[in-house]
Amino acid sequence: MTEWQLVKEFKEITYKKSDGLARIAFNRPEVRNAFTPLTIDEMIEAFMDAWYDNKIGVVLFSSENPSPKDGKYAFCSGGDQSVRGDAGYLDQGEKRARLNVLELQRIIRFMPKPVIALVAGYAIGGGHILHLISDLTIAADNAIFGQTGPVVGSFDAGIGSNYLADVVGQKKAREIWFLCRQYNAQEALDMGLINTIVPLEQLEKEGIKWGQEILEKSPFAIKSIKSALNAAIDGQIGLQVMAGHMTQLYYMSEEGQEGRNAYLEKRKPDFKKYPWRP
Ligand code: 2NE
Repeated sequence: MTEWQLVKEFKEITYKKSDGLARIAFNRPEVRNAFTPLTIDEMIEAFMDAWYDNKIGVVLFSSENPSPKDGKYAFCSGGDQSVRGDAGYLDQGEKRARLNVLELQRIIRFMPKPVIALVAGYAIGGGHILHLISDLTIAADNAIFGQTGPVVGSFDAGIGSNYLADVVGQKKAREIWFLCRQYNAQEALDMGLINTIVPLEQLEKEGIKWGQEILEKSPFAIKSIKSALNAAIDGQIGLQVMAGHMTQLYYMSEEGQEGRNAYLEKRKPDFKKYPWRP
């Protein structure tokens, strides 16, 4: 049994932790978990906390369900169209037009810990892209996937199209965007968009199981593999993330520390004792 501990009360998401796992979930089920700028600001705060918590190794990216109005489920139905202004999604205070979901996409992409999306019901529009950018997706048998941008006057020409093509292939990515159809869980599995399907009532249990399996592995190996898989398609920023891991490893070595110590002790560093390994 996982005993989730509440990390902090938020307005539009929930955030809990337990034994190495973080659980971050949309909490607007009455609108199919559509996101506002506040939802995403809260998500960013929670994801950054999980990123920097040494005890957390895996994030379960989920949603609170079902809708109190009609009992239906959704992971996320994308940007909340009721707060969409003329140049972006309007925040509650200053009514600035924003698209901060792109910042959240980058955090999920670059954070050195696996993110597992748990999709119950709809993953649509910007919500579909958030499961896509997650490292793994476990879908409930009621999951439905799709893009709606060209219907509601929007599109994601970044991760939402280019990475989608990496995942499902160019032809399928074009079909998804040009036709804006909805796909069930089996169709999503068949096109390689998700990792597995489980009965709805087992979704969280399965996510915890996958998370715990990952937590048994070497943290440095997992973060290196995540950044390596990203680097091939992320260009110089992908290399930068990987290079950061290399620098961290070097800082942890006696050889790296000799340079720092020599500087602080105002002496010439003695690197002669370290081999030029092949
Ligand atoms: C998700 C979907 C297919 C579900 O359909 P259904 O029939 O099960 O539910 P229904 O009745 O449409 O929705 C239930 C309630 O949720 C609200 C609805 O307006 C409705 O409210 P009430 O009538 O009960 O008051 N709701 C659902 N999604 C909403 C949304 N995104 N914004 C505001 N209210 C929403 C169906 O609901 C649907 O197609 N929703 C719209 C999906 C959509 O177009 N999302 C935006 C895509 S653009 C985007 O997310 C994006 C991007 O493309 C690029 C960058 C950033 C974001």
